[in-house]
Amino acid sequence: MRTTVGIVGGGPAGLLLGRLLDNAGIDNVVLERRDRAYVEQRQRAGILEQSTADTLRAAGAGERMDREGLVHHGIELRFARGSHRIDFPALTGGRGVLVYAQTEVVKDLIALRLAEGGPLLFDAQVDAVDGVAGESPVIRYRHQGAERTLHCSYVVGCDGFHGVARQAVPAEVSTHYERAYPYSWLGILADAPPVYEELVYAHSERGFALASVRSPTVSRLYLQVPNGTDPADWSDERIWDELDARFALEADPGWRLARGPVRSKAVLPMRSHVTEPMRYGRLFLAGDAAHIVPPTGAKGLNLAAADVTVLARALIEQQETGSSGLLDAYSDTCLRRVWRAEHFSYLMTTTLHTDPAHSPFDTRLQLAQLARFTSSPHAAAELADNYTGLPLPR
Ligand code: RFL
Ligand code: PHB
Repeated sequence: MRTTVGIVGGGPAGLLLGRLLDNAGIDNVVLERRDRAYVEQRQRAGILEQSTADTLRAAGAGERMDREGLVHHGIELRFARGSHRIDFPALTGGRGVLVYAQTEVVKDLIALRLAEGGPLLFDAQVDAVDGVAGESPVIRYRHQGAERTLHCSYVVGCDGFHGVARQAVPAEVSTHYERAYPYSWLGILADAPPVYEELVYAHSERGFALASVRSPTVSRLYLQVPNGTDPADWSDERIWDELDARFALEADPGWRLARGPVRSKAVLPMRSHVTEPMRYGRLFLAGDAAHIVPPTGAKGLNLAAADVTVLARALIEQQETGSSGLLDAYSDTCLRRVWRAEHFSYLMTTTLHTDPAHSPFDTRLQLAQLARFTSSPHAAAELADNYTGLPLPR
Protein backbone atom coordinates (compact mmCIF):
# COMPACT_ATOMS: atom_id res chain seq x y z
CA MET A 1 0.00 0.00 0.00
CA ARG A 2 1.15 3.56 -0.70
CA THR A 3 -0.08 6.88 0.65
CA THR A 4 1.04 10.48 1.06
CA VAL A 5 0.84 10.65 4.86
CA GLY A 6 1.09 7.49 6.98
CA ILE A 7 -0.32 8.10 10.46
CA VAL A 8 0.72 5.78 13.29
CA GLY A 9 -1.95 5.74 16.01
CA GLY A 10 -5.68 6.38 15.97
CA GLY A 11 -6.06 8.37 19.19
CA PRO A 12 -7.25 11.98 19.10
CA ALA A 13 -4.04 13.25 17.43
CA GLY A 14 -4.02 10.69 14.61
CA LEU A 15 -7.76 10.84 13.99
CA LEU A 16 -7.90 14.64 13.92
CA LEU A 17 -4.88 14.87 11.64
CA GLY A 18 -6.53 12.32 9.33
CA ARG A 19 -9.69 14.41 9.25
CA LEU A 20 -7.85 17.68 8.51
CA LEU A 21 -5.93 16.02 5.66
CA ASP A 22 -9.07 14.32 4.29
CA ASN A 23 -10.76 17.72 4.18
CA ALA A 24 -7.83 19.13 2.17
CA GLY A 25 -7.86 16.19 -0.25
CA ILE A 26 -4.50 14.80 0.93
CA ASP A 27 -4.56 11.02 1.03
CA ASN A 28 -3.54 9.41 4.29
CA VAL A 29 -3.84 6.13 6.15
CA VAL A 30 -4.36 5.75 9.91
CA LEU A 31 -3.02 2.57 11.55
CA GLU A 32 -4.33 1.81 15.05
CA ARG A 33 -3.14 -1.16 17.04
CA ARG A 34 -6.27 -1.56 19.21
CA ASP A 35 -9.84 -2.36 18.20
CA ARG A 36 -12.51 0.27 17.74
CA ALA A 37 -14.36 -0.41 21.00
CA TYR A 38 -11.18 -0.12 23.04
CA VAL A 39 -10.18 3.20 21.49
CA GLU A 40 -13.69 4.61 21.91
CA GLN A 41 -13.97 3.65 25.56
CA ARG A 42 -10.54 4.61 26.88
CA GLN A 43 -11.32 7.05 29.71
CA ARG A 44 -9.16 10.13 29.54
CA ALA A 45 -9.47 13.86 29.15
CA GLY A 46 -12.57 15.94 29.63
CA ILE A 47 -11.73 19.56 28.86
CA LEU A 48 -11.49 21.18 25.43
CA GLU A 49 -9.92 24.59 25.08
CA GLN A 50 -11.72 27.03 22.85
CA SER A 51 -9.15 26.62 20.07
CA THR A 52 -9.54 22.80 20.17
CA ALA A 53 -13.32 23.15 19.92
CA ASP A 54 -12.89 25.66 17.07
CA THR A 55 -10.59 23.27 15.19
CA LEU A 56 -13.08 20.40 15.56
CA ARG A 57 -15.91 22.65 14.41
CA ALA A 58 -13.97 23.93 11.38
CA ALA A 59 -13.10 20.31 10.53
CA GLY A 60 -16.80 19.45 10.42
CA ALA A 61 -16.50 17.31 13.56
CA GLY A 62 -18.20 19.60 16.05
CA GLU A 63 -21.89 18.94 15.58
CA ARG A 64 -22.52 16.62 18.55
CA MET A 65 -19.90 18.47 20.61
CA ASP A 66 -21.91 21.69 20.22
CA ARG A 67 -25.12 19.89 21.14
CA GLU A 68 -23.86 17.91 24.11
CA GLY A 69 -20.73 19.70 25.35
CA LEU A 70 -21.11 21.84 28.47
CA VAL A 71 -19.64 25.32 28.35
CA HIS A 72 -17.81 26.16 31.58
CA HIS A 73 -16.98 29.73 32.51
CA GLY A 74 -14.74 29.03 35.45
CA ILE A 75 -13.28 26.58 37.92
CA GLU A 76 -13.28 26.45 41.67
CA LEU A 77 -10.08 26.27 43.70
CA ARG A 78 -10.63 24.85 47.17
CA PHE A 79 -7.94 25.14 49.83
CA ALA A 80 -7.66 25.73 53.57
CA ARG A 81 -11.31 24.55 53.67
CA GLY A 82 -12.42 27.63 51.71
CA SER A 83 -13.84 27.96 48.21
CA HIS A 84 -12.68 30.43 45.52
CA ARG A 85 -13.88 30.84 41.95
CA ILE A 86 -11.72 31.74 38.94
CA ASP A 87 -13.97 33.55 36.46
CA PHE A 88 -12.60 32.78 33.00
CA PRO A 89 -14.50 35.19 30.71
CA ALA A 90 -13.95 38.14 33.05
CA LEU A 91 -10.21 37.44 33.13
CA THR A 92 -9.59 36.46 29.50
CA GLY A 93 -11.80 38.74 27.45
CA GLY A 94 -14.60 36.19 27.14
CA ARG A 95 -12.96 32.79 26.79
CA GLY A 96 -14.26 29.58 28.39
CA VAL A 97 -13.73 25.83 28.03
CA LEU A 98 -15.96 23.01 26.86
CA VAL A 99 -16.53 19.88 28.92
CA TYR A 100 -16.76 17.16 26.27
CA ALA A 101 -14.98 13.89 26.91
CA GLN A 102 -12.11 12.59 24.81
CA THR A 103 -14.10 9.37 24.34
CA GLU A 104 -16.78 11.40 22.54
CA VAL A 105 -14.29 13.35 20.38
CA VAL A 106 -12.76 10.03 19.34
CA LYS A 107 -16.17 8.46 18.58
CA ASP A 108 -17.15 11.46 16.42
CA LEU A 109 -13.87 11.41 14.46
CA ILE A 110 -14.03 7.63 13.91
CA ALA A 111 -17.64 7.80 12.69
CA LEU A 112 -16.78 10.56 10.19
CA ARG A 113 -13.68 8.76 9.00
CA LEU A 114 -15.48 5.48 8.40
CA ALA A 115 -18.37 7.22 6.66
CA GLU A 116 -16.46 9.52 4.34
CA GLY A 117 -12.71 9.47 4.99
CA GLY A 118 -9.58 7.58 4.00
CA PRO A 119 -8.51 4.19 5.36
CA LEU A 120 -8.53 3.69 9.14
CA LEU A 121 -7.27 0.22 10.09
CA PHE A 122 -7.95 -1.14 13.58
CA ASP A 123 -5.95 -4.07 14.98
CA ALA A 124 -3.04 -2.80 12.88
CA GLN A 125 0.06 -2.95 15.04
CA VAL A 126 3.01 -0.94 13.74
CA ASP A 127 6.32 -2.67 14.51
CA ALA A 128 8.76 -0.23 12.91
CA VAL A 129 9.12 2.92 10.89
CA ASP A 130 12.07 2.84 8.49
CA GLY A 131 13.82 5.17 6.05
CA VAL A 132 12.58 8.46 7.47
CA ALA A 133 15.96 10.11 6.85
CA GLY A 134 15.52 9.47 3.12
CA GLU A 135 12.87 10.21 0.49
CA SER A 136 10.68 7.12 0.85
CA PRO A 137 9.82 6.07 4.39
CA VAL A 138 8.11 2.77 5.10
CA ILE A 139 5.81 1.76 7.94
CA ARG A 140 5.93 -1.95 8.83
CA TYR A 141 2.80 -3.30 10.48
CA ARG A 142 0.81 -6.44 11.16
CA HIS A 143 -2.84 -6.71 10.16
CA GLN A 144 -5.15 -9.71 9.92
CA GLY A 145 -2.31 -12.10 10.60
CA ALA A 146 -0.03 -10.78 7.85
CA GLU A 147 3.03 -8.54 7.86
CA ARG A 148 2.45 -5.52 5.66
CA THR A 149 4.19 -2.35 4.52
CA LEU A 150 2.88 1.15 3.94
CA HIS A 151 5.03 3.36 1.71
CA CYS A 152 4.59 7.07 2.43
CA SER A 153 5.90 10.50 1.58
CA TYR A 154 5.63 11.48 5.26
CA VAL A 155 5.13 9.53 8.49
CA VAL A 156 3.44 11.06 11.52
CA GLY A 157 3.91 9.37 14.89
CA CYS A 158 0.64 9.90 16.79
CA ASP A 159 1.16 6.70 18.77
CA GLY A 160 1.26 8.08 22.28
CA PHE A 161 3.89 7.87 24.97
CA HIS A 162 4.62 4.14 24.53
CA GLY A 163 4.56 4.23 20.74
CA VAL A 164 7.21 3.03 18.30
CA ALA A 165 7.53 5.98 15.90
CA ARG A 166 9.85 7.87 18.23
CA GLN A 167 12.28 4.94 18.08
CA ALA A 168 12.98 5.78 14.43
CA VAL A 169 14.83 8.89 15.58
CA PRO A 170 18.52 8.13 16.25
CA ALA A 171 19.38 8.60 19.92
CA GLU A 172 22.09 11.15 19.16
CA VAL A 173 19.70 13.62 17.50
CA SER A 174 16.96 13.69 20.13
CA THR A 175 16.88 14.95 23.68
CA HIS A 176 14.36 13.85 26.30
CA TYR A 177 13.38 16.08 29.19
CA GLU A 178 11.51 14.31 31.94
CA ARG A 179 10.10 14.60 35.43
CA ALA A 180 8.21 11.99 37.45
CA TYR A 181 5.97 12.88 40.39
CA PRO A 182 5.77 11.10 43.75
CA TYR A 183 2.00 10.55 43.46
CA SER A 184 -0.66 9.17 41.08
CA TRP A 185 -4.38 9.71 40.50
CA LEU A 186 -7.12 7.23 41.26
CA GLY A 187 -9.72 8.12 38.62
CA ILE A 188 -13.31 6.95 38.91
CA LEU A 189 -16.41 7.16 36.77
CA ALA A 190 -19.60 7.03 38.85
CA ASP A 191 -23.30 6.91 38.09
CA ALA A 192 -23.90 9.90 40.33
CA PRO A 193 -25.09 13.39 39.39
CA PRO A 194 -22.30 15.97 39.55
CA VAL A 195 -23.01 18.25 42.49
CA TYR A 196 -20.79 21.14 41.48
CA GLU A 197 -21.62 23.34 38.53
CA GLU A 198 -17.96 23.77 37.66
CA LEU A 199 -14.82 21.67 38.09
CA VAL A 200 -13.42 21.75 41.63
CA TYR A 201 -9.65 21.43 42.18
CA ALA A 202 -9.07 20.81 45.89
CA HIS A 203 -5.87 21.14 47.90
CA SER A 204 -6.10 19.46 51.31
CA GLU A 205 -3.74 18.03 53.89
CA ARG A 206 -5.11 14.60 52.90
CA GLY A 207 -4.05 15.14 49.27
CA PHE A 208 -5.47 16.55 46.04
CA ALA A 209 -8.97 15.83 44.72
CA LEU A 210 -10.74 16.86 41.51
CA ALA A 211 -14.44 16.78 40.70
CA SER A 212 -15.31 16.75 36.99
CA VAL A 213 -18.35 15.73 35.02
CA ARG A 214 -19.31 13.60 32.03
CA SER A 215 -23.09 14.16 31.85
CA PRO A 216 -26.00 15.18 34.10
CA THR A 217 -25.96 11.66 35.57
CA VAL A 218 -22.26 10.71 35.42
CA SER A 219 -19.44 12.17 37.53
CA ARG A 220 -15.72 11.87 36.87
CA LEU A 221 -13.67 12.17 40.07
CA TYR A 222 -10.00 11.91 40.94
CA LEU A 223 -8.07 11.37 44.18
CA GLN A 224 -4.34 11.76 44.70
CA VAL A 225 -2.94 8.37 45.84
CA PRO A 226 0.60 7.07 46.43
CA ASN A 227 2.46 5.63 43.42
CA GLY A 228 1.92 1.90 43.13
CA THR A 229 -1.59 2.02 44.66
CA ASP A 230 -3.78 -0.98 43.81
CA PRO A 231 -7.30 0.25 42.87
CA ALA A 232 -8.66 -2.92 44.52
CA ASP A 233 -7.63 -1.43 47.89
CA TRP A 234 -10.18 1.35 47.35
CA SER A 235 -13.72 0.19 48.03
CA ASP A 236 -16.50 2.45 46.76
CA GLU A 237 -17.23 3.55 50.31
CA ARG A 238 -13.62 4.42 51.00
CA ILE A 239 -13.47 6.48 47.79
CA TRP A 240 -16.62 8.48 48.64
CA ASP A 241 -15.53 9.04 52.25
CA GLU A 242 -12.14 10.29 51.11
CA LEU A 243 -13.61 12.58 48.46
CA ASP A 244 -15.97 14.08 51.06
CA ALA A 245 -13.07 14.65 53.44
CA ARG A 246 -10.91 16.37 50.80
CA PHE A 247 -13.69 18.61 49.45
CA ALA A 248 -14.94 19.56 52.96
CA LEU A 249 -15.65 23.26 53.54
CA GLU A 250 -15.44 24.99 56.88
CA ALA A 251 -18.57 26.98 56.10
CA ASP A 252 -20.67 23.87 55.35
CA PRO A 253 -19.30 20.94 57.39
CA GLY A 254 -22.25 18.58 56.91
CA TRP A 255 -22.15 18.75 53.11
CA ARG A 256 -21.64 15.48 51.10
CA LEU A 257 -21.19 14.46 47.45
CA ALA A 258 -24.07 12.60 45.81
CA ARG A 259 -23.01 8.93 45.82
CA GLY A 260 -23.69 6.26 43.23
CA PRO A 261 -22.26 3.04 41.80
CA VAL A 262 -18.60 3.35 40.75
CA ARG A 263 -18.41 2.12 37.16
CA SER A 264 -14.63 2.12 36.71
CA LYS A 265 -11.50 2.72 38.78
CA ALA A 266 -7.95 3.13 37.52
CA VAL A 267 -4.65 4.44 38.87
CA LEU A 268 -2.80 6.86 36.60
CA PRO A 269 0.84 7.79 37.09
CA MET A 270 1.85 11.42 36.57
CA ARG A 271 4.69 12.43 34.32
CA SER A 272 6.12 15.38 32.43
CA HIS A 273 8.11 14.59 29.30
CA VAL A 274 9.26 16.42 26.17
CA THR A 275 11.15 14.98 23.19
CA GLU A 276 13.06 17.48 21.08
CA PRO A 277 12.98 17.98 18.17
CA MET A 278 9.51 16.84 17.11
CA ARG A 279 10.74 16.07 13.61
CA TYR A 280 13.43 13.89 12.08
CA GLY A 281 13.63 13.84 8.28
CA ARG A 282 10.22 12.81 7.01
CA LEU A 283 8.99 11.72 10.43
CA PHE A 284 6.92 14.11 12.55
CA LEU A 285 5.87 13.42 16.15
CA ALA A 286 2.58 14.79 17.48
CA GLY A 287 0.63 14.62 20.74
CA ASP A 288 1.65 12.29 23.54
CA ALA A 289 4.26 10.68 21.25
CA ALA A 290 6.24 13.91 21.62
CA HIS A 291 5.23 15.23 25.04
CA ILE A 292 3.35 14.30 28.20
CA VAL A 293 1.93 16.59 30.86
CA PRO A 294 0.40 15.62 34.20
CA PRO A 295 -3.39 15.98 33.81
CA THR A 296 -3.85 18.70 36.47
CA GLY A 297 -3.80 21.48 33.85
CA ALA A 298 -6.12 19.65 31.39
CA LYS A 299 -3.63 20.23 28.59
CA GLY A 300 -2.66 16.88 27.00
CA LEU A 301 -5.49 16.47 24.52
CA ASN A 302 -5.38 20.17 23.67
CA LEU A 303 -1.66 20.06 22.92
CA ALA A 304 -2.23 17.04 20.70
CA ALA A 305 -4.93 18.95 18.80
CA ALA A 306 -2.69 22.02 18.47
CA ASP A 307 0.23 19.95 17.12
CA VAL A 308 -1.83 18.33 14.38
CA THR A 309 -3.49 21.61 13.45
CA VAL A 310 -0.04 23.14 12.87
CA LEU A 311 1.15 20.02 11.06
CA ALA A 312 -1.90 19.77 8.79
CA ARG A 313 -1.44 23.40 7.76
CA ALA A 314 2.22 22.70 6.97
CA LEU A 315 1.51 19.52 4.98
CA ILE A 316 -1.23 21.29 3.03
CA GLU A 317 1.12 24.16 2.20
CA GLN A 318 3.77 21.68 1.07
CA GLN A 319 1.34 19.75 -1.13
CA GLU A 320 -0.25 22.85 -2.63
CA THR A 321 2.78 25.09 -3.18
CA GLY A 322 5.81 22.81 -2.87
CA SER A 323 7.15 25.01 -0.07
CA SER A 324 8.46 23.23 3.00
CA GLY A 325 8.73 26.40 5.11
CA LEU A 326 5.97 25.52 7.57
CA LEU A 327 7.10 21.88 7.79
CA ASP A 328 10.63 23.05 8.59
CA ALA A 329 9.25 25.31 11.32
CA TYR A 330 6.88 22.62 12.75
CA SER A 331 8.99 21.48 15.68
CA ASP A 332 9.99 24.96 16.89
CA THR A 333 6.45 26.30 16.40
CA CYS A 334 4.93 23.52 18.51
CA LEU A 335 7.63 23.39 21.17
CA ARG A 336 7.09 27.01 22.20
CA ARG A 337 3.47 26.20 23.10
CA VAL A 338 4.41 22.79 24.52
CA TRP A 339 6.86 24.29 27.02
CA ARG A 340 4.32 26.91 28.11
CA ALA A 341 1.83 24.10 28.78
CA GLU A 342 4.52 22.01 30.49
CA HIS A 343 5.17 24.87 32.87
CA PHE A 344 1.49 25.48 33.57
CA SER A 345 0.80 21.77 34.15
CA TYR A 346 3.80 21.52 36.47
CA LEU A 347 2.70 24.61 38.41
CA MET A 348 -0.89 23.37 38.84
CA THR A 349 0.34 19.90 39.82
CA THR A 350 2.97 20.96 42.35
CA THR A 351 0.76 23.68 43.84
CA LEU A 352 -2.23 21.40 44.41
CA HIS A 353 -0.76 18.02 45.44
CA THR A 354 0.62 16.92 48.78
CA ASP A 355 4.22 15.87 48.23
CA PRO A 356 5.36 13.24 50.77
CA ALA A 357 8.73 15.02 50.90
CA HIS A 358 7.17 18.39 51.70
CA SER A 359 7.83 20.18 54.96
CA PRO A 360 5.25 22.47 56.58
CA PHE A 361 7.21 25.32 54.98
CA ASP A 362 6.54 23.90 51.48
CA THR A 363 2.85 23.56 52.29
CA ARG A 364 2.73 27.22 53.37
CA LEU A 365 4.28 28.16 50.02
CA GLN A 366 1.53 26.22 48.17
CA LEU A 367 -1.14 28.00 50.19
CA ALA A 368 0.50 31.36 49.49
CA GLN A 369 0.43 30.60 45.75
CA LEU A 370 -3.23 29.52 45.90
CA ALA A 371 -4.11 32.66 47.86
CA ARG A 372 -2.34 34.71 45.20
CA PHE A 373 -4.31 32.99 42.37
CA THR A 374 -7.56 33.82 44.12
CA SER A 375 -6.84 37.34 45.40
CA SER A 376 -4.81 39.00 42.65
CA PRO A 377 -6.53 39.65 39.32
CA HIS A 378 -3.09 39.48 37.68
CA ALA A 379 -2.32 36.02 39.04
CA ALA A 380 -5.89 34.83 38.37
CA ALA A 381 -5.67 36.11 34.79
CA GLU A 382 -2.43 34.18 34.27
CA LEU A 383 -4.14 30.98 35.43
CA ALA A 384 -7.29 31.62 33.37
CA ASP A 385 -5.28 32.52 30.26
CA ASN A 386 -3.35 29.25 30.42
CA TYR A 387 -6.30 27.07 31.40
CA THR A 388 -8.60 28.32 28.65
CA GLY A 389 -5.71 27.95 26.23
CA LEU A 390 -3.25 30.17 24.46
CA PRO A 391 -3.92 31.02 20.82
CA LEU A 392 -2.82 28.51 18.23
CA PRO A 393 0.58 29.34 16.77
CA ARG A 394 0.45 31.15 13.45
P1 RFL B 1 -3.14 8.60 22.64
O1 RFL B 1 -4.50 8.98 23.05
O2 RFL B 1 -2.29 7.85 23.61
O3 RFL B 1 -3.28 7.76 21.31
C1 RFL B 1 -2.20 7.03 20.75
C2 RFL B 1 -2.79 5.92 19.91
O4 RFL B 1 -1.74 5.20 19.27
C3 RFL B 1 -2.02 3.82 19.36
N1 RFL B 1 -0.73 3.11 19.22
C4 RFL B 1 -0.37 2.39 18.13
N2 RFL B 1 -1.00 2.14 16.98
C5 RFL B 1 -0.37 1.37 16.08
N3 RFL B 1 0.86 0.80 16.28
C6 RFL B 1 1.54 1.03 17.43
N4 RFL B 1 2.74 0.49 17.61
C7 RFL B 1 0.91 1.87 18.42
N5 RFL B 1 1.29 2.29 19.66
C8 RFL B 1 0.28 3.03 20.12
C9 RFL B 1 -2.67 3.66 20.72
O5 RFL B 1 -3.44 2.46 20.80
C10 RFL B 1 -3.54 4.91 20.76
O6 RFL B 1 -4.83 4.70 20.22
O7 RFL B 1 -2.27 9.85 22.18
P2 RFL B 1 -2.74 11.21 21.42
O8 RFL B 1 -3.58 10.90 20.23
O9 RFL B 1 -1.50 11.99 21.27
O10 RFL B 1 -3.71 11.94 22.46
C11 RFL B 1 -3.23 12.45 23.68
C12 RFL B 1 -4.31 12.41 24.74
O11 RFL B 1 -4.88 11.11 24.78
C13 RFL B 1 -3.77 12.77 26.13
O12 RFL B 1 -2.83 13.82 26.05
C14 RFL B 1 -4.88 13.23 27.07
O13 RFL B 1 -5.77 12.18 27.36
C15 RFL B 1 -4.28 13.77 28.38
N6 RFL B 1 -5.31 14.11 29.37
C16 RFL B 1 -6.02 15.31 29.31
N7 RFL B 1 -5.80 16.16 28.30
C17 RFL B 1 -6.55 17.29 28.20
O14 RFL B 1 -6.32 18.08 27.28
N8 RFL B 1 -7.55 17.61 29.08
C18 RFL B 1 -7.83 16.80 30.12
O15 RFL B 1 -8.77 17.09 30.86
C19 RFL B 1 -7.04 15.60 30.27
N9 RFL B 1 -7.30 14.76 31.27
C20 RFL B 1 -5.61 13.23 30.39
C21 RFL B 1 -6.62 13.58 31.32
C22 RFL B 1 -4.93 12.01 30.50
C23 RFL B 1 -5.25 11.16 31.52
N10 RFL B 1 -4.51 9.97 31.60
C24 RFL B 1 -5.10 8.71 31.39
C25 RFL B 1 -3.08 10.04 31.60
C26 RFL B 1 -6.96 12.72 32.34
C27 RFL B 1 -6.27 11.52 32.45
C28 RFL B 1 -6.66 10.66 33.60
C1 PHB C 1 -11.59 15.15 33.28
O1 PHB C 1 -12.77 15.57 33.19
O2 PHB C 1 -11.30 13.96 33.06
C2 PHB C 1 -10.51 16.07 33.68
C3 PHB C 1 -10.78 17.42 33.83
C4 PHB C 1 -9.78 18.29 34.21
C5 PHB C 1 -8.50 17.82 34.44
C6 PHB C 1 -8.20 16.48 34.25
C7 PHB C 1 -9.21 15.59 33.88
O3 PHB C 1 -7.53 18.69 34.82
